[in-house]
Amino acid sequence: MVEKENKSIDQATNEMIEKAASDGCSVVFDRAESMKPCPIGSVGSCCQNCSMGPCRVPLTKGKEETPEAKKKRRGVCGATAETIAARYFARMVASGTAAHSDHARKVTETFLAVARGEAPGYQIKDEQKLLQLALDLGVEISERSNEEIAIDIGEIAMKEFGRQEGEILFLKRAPLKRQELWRKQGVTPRGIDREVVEIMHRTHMGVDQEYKSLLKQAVRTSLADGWGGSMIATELQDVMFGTPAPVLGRINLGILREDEVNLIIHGHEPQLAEMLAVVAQDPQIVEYAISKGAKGINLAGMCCTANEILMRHGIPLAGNFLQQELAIVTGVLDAIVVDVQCIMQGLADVAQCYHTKVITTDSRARIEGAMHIEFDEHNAAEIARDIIRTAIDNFPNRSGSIRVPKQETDLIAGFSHETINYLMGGLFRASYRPLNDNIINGRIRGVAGVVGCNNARVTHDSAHVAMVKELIKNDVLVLQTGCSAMACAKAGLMVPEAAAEYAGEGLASVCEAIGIPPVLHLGSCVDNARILVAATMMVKDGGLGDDVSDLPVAGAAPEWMSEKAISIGQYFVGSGIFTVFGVNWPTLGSKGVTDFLFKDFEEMYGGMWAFEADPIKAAQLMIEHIDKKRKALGIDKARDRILYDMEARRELDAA
Ligand code: SF4
Ligand code: MSK
Repeated sequence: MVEKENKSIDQATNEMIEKAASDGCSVVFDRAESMKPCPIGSVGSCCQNCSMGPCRVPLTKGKEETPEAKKKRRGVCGATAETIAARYFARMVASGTAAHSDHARKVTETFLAVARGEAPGYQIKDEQKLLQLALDLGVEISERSNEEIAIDIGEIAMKEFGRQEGEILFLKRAPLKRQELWRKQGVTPRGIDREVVEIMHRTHMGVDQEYKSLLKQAVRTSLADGWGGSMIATELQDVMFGTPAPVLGRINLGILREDEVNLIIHGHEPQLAEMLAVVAQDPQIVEYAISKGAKGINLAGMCCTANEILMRHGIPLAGNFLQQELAIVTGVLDAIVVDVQCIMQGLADVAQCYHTKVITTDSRARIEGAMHIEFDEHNAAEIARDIIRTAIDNFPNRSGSIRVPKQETDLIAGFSHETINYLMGGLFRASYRPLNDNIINGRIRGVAGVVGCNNARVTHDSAHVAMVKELIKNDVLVLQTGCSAMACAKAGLMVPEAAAEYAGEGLASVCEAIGIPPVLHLGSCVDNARILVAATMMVKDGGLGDDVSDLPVAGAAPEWMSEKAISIGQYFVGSGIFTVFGVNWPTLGSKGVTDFLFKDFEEMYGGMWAFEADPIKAAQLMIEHIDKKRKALGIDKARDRILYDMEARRELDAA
């Protein structure tokens, strides 16, 4: 076993890493020690797109590249380092978009089944959002039932995946200037699946071999994610399961209970989790748990499925990405139920050391060695019951060492953009105007979206927390999703009291007046679409320019690891938002590609990428960008209120 010091800034995580070692069980932190990243692949200099390769075209370290040396850096087919890096990057975007969008497709199928009365146990919970969606999509409302309206909405949404021409419908929500820019640059996505397929085609051996052209398609595809798949998922989930509103929750491994049946749901799609949340409260099933010697059933979440059910039900979060195996290490986890995405195959091995049952539930995501109970929305309650009974039946099988860390932290979640709107402006004057006003008067310097994963190459949670503390100290309001939100929640940044303790004076004064934390939890990975909507609302409420790229905002994923994060970052950038990533950068093997993404994109899209592994320096880059935008808007200096007398007014009129 390897040295376990400082793997995380979270005490509960470190404690469980130690316990795993003493139990003789290897976890992700151990595997990261023994498996070092490939220095050539990690910078996008290895191509495996045909069987003449893999071709590796590394930069010679520490040497300025001569034109002759550059000429030699080619794959067997002649592909340049630029083509190889751009293809690698574009494929990451395609995979991330595919993941979010296949999630959205499944949600749309469930939505249609609910509307058609074929999914008992589910219902349309948010009528207001349903009607708003109908208006946005041009669906007739008149005297029609919610179900009739929902069928039309579901069918329109489903067509977005297979659309072959035209423009994805939710793009209309963006500021007009942004829509025009996308058309001018030729990156307006036609249909979600089409853009993904086109990247796979273009990056096949011997097709698109011009890096700028490849990256253009990457932008187009990512927009099909942010303004397409992810937005569809978020909108339909809100209608079916309820639009999140502020809710008190708890987070960290300390939420597991020694005397209860512990069941964690992990992954991304909330359909099964929603039903588990209902069935776990059924008196009959609780009685069954008691009959096996437990005091009750403790349902908790992990990763983004956790965020979904936290936002809507206040169900506790066991932890983020790098804690998934550690929940098993406690020895009290009776079952971990997984759906799709970010589920480590290592779960099955770790479960061998303990009694935990790993249950896969989706035909698209099977794991060797795991039990499989397939989810079907047409029969969801029965399947949920089956899963919970499996966990209960496993409760008496606990054996070996048990230790549950004490750490659990309160957080407030549930900040959908509708909630922010309401909190800022009130029920009858819901608006982003107060946010804009406070940005204009300088109390809030700007807004940052800090999102994304954990990465075993970085001290767990450290970069998220350091970056977010630096931002709020400098009066930047932070919006979060995914595992990043969980890191900051564990650090105590998602309670209103955090404003006085960590935020700058201006931001703290606004948070205290409204009663919000300085760091707002907006949900799961697909809910990054909420950040796009929030940015658009800021533009539409006026005073901060006429496009997203005019806003004093920035984005970041300081511990990213998944291809979905690259897709998210790319649609932030394509929507006009400066975005900085940590850990490593997947095109550093090509100066041309990297410069294009980091510099030329600003000219083309008003937003660009940056890479900075140090989270404080990265936060400072974001603040510099925010200040640059404030200056361009003429709000860089606090404005004195000027009271004009009649003479001054006459001078103004004459001017
Ligand atoms: Fe090598 Fe070209 Fe094949 Fe890639 S496509 S593996 S660079 S020969
Ligand atoms: S779960 S994509 S590790 S944020 Fe959305 Fe966390 Fe990243 Fe998965």
